[in-house]
Amino acid sequence: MASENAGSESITLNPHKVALITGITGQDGSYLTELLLNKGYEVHGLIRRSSNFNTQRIDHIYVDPHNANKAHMKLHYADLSDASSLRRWLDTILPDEVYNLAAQSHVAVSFEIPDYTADVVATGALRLLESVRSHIAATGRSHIRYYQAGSSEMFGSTPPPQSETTPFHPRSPYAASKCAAHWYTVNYREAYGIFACNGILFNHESPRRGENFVTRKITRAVGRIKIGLQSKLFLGNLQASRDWGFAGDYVEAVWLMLQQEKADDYVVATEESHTVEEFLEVAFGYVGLNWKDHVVIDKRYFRPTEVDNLKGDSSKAKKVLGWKPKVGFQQLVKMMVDQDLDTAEKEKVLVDAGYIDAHQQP
Ligand code: NDP
Ligand code: GDR
Repeated sequence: MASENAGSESITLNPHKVALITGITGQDGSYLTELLLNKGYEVHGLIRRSSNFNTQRIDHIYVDPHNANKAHMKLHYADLSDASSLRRWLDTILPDEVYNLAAQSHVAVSFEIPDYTADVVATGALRLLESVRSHIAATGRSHIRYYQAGSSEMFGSTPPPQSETTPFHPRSPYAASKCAAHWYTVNYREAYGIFACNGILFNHESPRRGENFVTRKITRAVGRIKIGLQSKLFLGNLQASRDWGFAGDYVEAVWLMLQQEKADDYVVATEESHTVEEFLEVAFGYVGLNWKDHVVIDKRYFRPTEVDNLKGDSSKAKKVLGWKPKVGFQQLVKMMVDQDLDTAEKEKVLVDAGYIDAHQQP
C-alpha cells in the first residue's frame, strides 16, 4: 500500500519540474498526478493520516520509494489544518508548482461540519498561501506557482450562464469557504505578486468519483441493481441542474493555467447542463432499466439551501488556454456505468462467497 512509506524525508532532486499536490488521494489528485507524471514531473503529494489506507486512487501509479530511479511520485504526511507541516514540506520539496486540491469537498456534509469545513477549505488555503509567501521570502524562489481549486458552487443562486465576472452567492458553508479561498488567492497575487490562479471548476466526474456524490451514487446503484444486489436507490432533489464534465479533461485545464505568462482566474465547464433526473434517465436507460422503478425520494438528502442551476461559460479558458472538453455528457455517464457494472460483478463474487452482505449499500 502506498501510504506505508509516507513521511520519508529522502527527497531526490532532478532536473524536471517538481509539483506539490494537496488532495492527491482524491479524484482530481489522481488524474492530475497521472498527467504530471506523463509530462516528466516529479510529483509530491501531501496525504493526511487515516486509520485505514486512503491511497486507493493512486495505488496503480505508486512505486516504492526504495526503488529510487522509478519512484517519481512521493507521499508525505501533512494536513491543511497544520501550517507547520505545509511550510516544512515546501522547504524540503522545493516545488515549482503547488496545486491546492485538498478539501472537505461534500456540500451536504458541510452543513453538518461547518466549522471543520471552513478550517480546511478556507483557512487551509490561507495557510498554504502564507506558507508559499514565507517560503518565497526566505528562499527567493519567486518563480513558484500556485493553483487554488475553486468551485462553481461559489455562484450558488446567481443564475446561469456563470463566467469569471458573475457575482458569487454561496449557498452552503462549503461554498462560502471556497469564496474565502478564492479571495485569499486573489489577495496574495495582488499583495505579494505571487503567481496564483483560481480555477472555477464546474462539477466533474469519473469512475473515481467519491461514492456519495450523486453521479457515482447513481452509477454504483445501476451496476448493483442490474445484477440483483440492490433494488432501491434513495435520492434527494432530482430537479437540480449541473454542468457535468469529465475529471480527466478538467485537470488539463488546471495544468494549463499554471503554464501561462500571467496568473489569472478561469471558469472550466462544458457549457451544457442536465438535471439529476436526466442523469438517471441516461444511466438506467443504458442498461435497459427504468429509473422510476427503483428511485425513492428521501428527504434526508435535501439540503437546507440548494443550488438549482449551474451552467458555465468557459469561453475565456477556451480562448486563453486553448482548452476544451473531450468527453460529453452521454459518454461520461456510460463510462461510469460501465466501470460500475464491473465493480458490481466483483462485489457479487464476494457476496456469493459470503464475504460481504449485499444489503450493505455503498
Ligand atoms: P475529493 O473529495 O475526491 O478529494 C479531496 C482530497 O482532499 C482528498 O485527497 C482528501 O484526503 C483531501 N483532504 C481532505 N481534508 C484534508 C485535510 N484536512 N488536509 C489534507 N488533505 C485533505 O475531491 P475532488 O478530487 O473531487 O476535488 C478536488 C478539489 O476540487 C476540492 O478542493 C474540491 O472542493 C474542488 N472542486 C471539485 C469539483 C468536482 O466536481 N469534483 C468541482 C469544483 C471544485 P482523503 O483521501 O484522506 O479524504
Ligand atoms: P455538488 O455535487 O453538491 O454539486 O458538489 P453532488 O453530487 O453532491 O450533488 C449534485 C446535486 O444532486 C442533488 N442530489 C444528491 N446529491 C447527493 N450527494 N446525494 C443524493 O442522494 C442526492 N440526491 C440529489 C444535490 O442536492 C445536488 O443538487 C460537487 C462537489 O464535488 C463539490 O466539491 C464541487 O465544488 C461542486 O460539485 C462543483
